[in-house]
Amino acid sequence: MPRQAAGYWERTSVADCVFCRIASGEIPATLVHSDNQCVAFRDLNPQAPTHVLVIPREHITSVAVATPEQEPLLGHLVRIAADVARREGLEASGYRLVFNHGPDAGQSVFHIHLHLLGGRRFAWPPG
Ligand code: DGP
Repeated sequence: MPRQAAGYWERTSVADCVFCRIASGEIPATLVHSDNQCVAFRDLNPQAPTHVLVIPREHITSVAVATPEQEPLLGHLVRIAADVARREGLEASGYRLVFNHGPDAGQSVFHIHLHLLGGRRFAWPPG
């Protein structure tokens, strides 16, 4: 059983997790990638011309509770995001990859998701 620290982010179980339901195909989404470890789909509320979420099929609520055993899975999400970015034509112009954790970062869905944002310029530091 993976270590899952108790905390406010522990709000969702697999049964009521919207991203688990997208990964299983129960809720429709515009998929741009699917494999046995993860799926990638377009964000419902895009913040850039390209806004894709890459999620593990496994229900992990936050990067804050990811275990050492899950490191290869997290690395896979990053590599797939780079593949999707390449296919979206973003490699030359650039893109941003973001994991949000907790209220200050605005995490609203408690299933790890890697944001891939591209197609416009982003401020640094982020607002
Ligand atoms: P975050 O704030 O980091 O937790 O981002 C959650 C993102 O998930 C947010 O940008 C909107 C997106 N989102 C929430 N529900 C759905 C959904 O049902 N479908 C899709 N495609 N995206 C969703």
